Amino acid sequence: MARKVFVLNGPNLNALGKREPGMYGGKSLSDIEKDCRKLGNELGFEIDFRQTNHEGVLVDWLHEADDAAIGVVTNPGAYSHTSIALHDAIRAISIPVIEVHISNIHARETFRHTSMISSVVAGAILGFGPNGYNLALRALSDICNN
Ligand code: CA2
Repeated sequence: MARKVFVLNGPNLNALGKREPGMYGGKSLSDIEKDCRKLGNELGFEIDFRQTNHEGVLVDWLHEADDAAIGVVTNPGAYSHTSIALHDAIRAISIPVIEVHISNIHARETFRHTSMISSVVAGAILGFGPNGYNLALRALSDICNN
């Protein structure tokens, strides 16, 4: 039976592909979802792919994932830089969480240099464009098979 992986996306990622292709690449979030489903299938994962603009919804989904999934890939968007609630939610669950950023947040404005969740995730992948999601799924597969 396929193992479920939640891919959780935060605010404004629904706008991907419409603006700032130089920063985030030309793919829409639904293109990224298709890529995740394709690779997920190869890795034996059932992908539950979601996006919300609301911080508390991300917290609820992380708690839900703890019972329903073997791991989480998350790009919490700008909440990565601000949210103690997300930090606490990741600490509160026992499955591995991989943080993804499409852009290299350290090469951007200083307010993006801090991630509130990096200290509590299994690992972080940033700066590789939309392919970061695939890299995160591969990392999760390695973690879960070892
Ligand atoms: O690089 C990333 O993946 C980010 O998480 C993307 C967030 C940003 O706030 C983080 O600092 C880094 C932004 C999500 C998408 O925002 C858009 C803005 C304009 C046009 C399209 C998307």
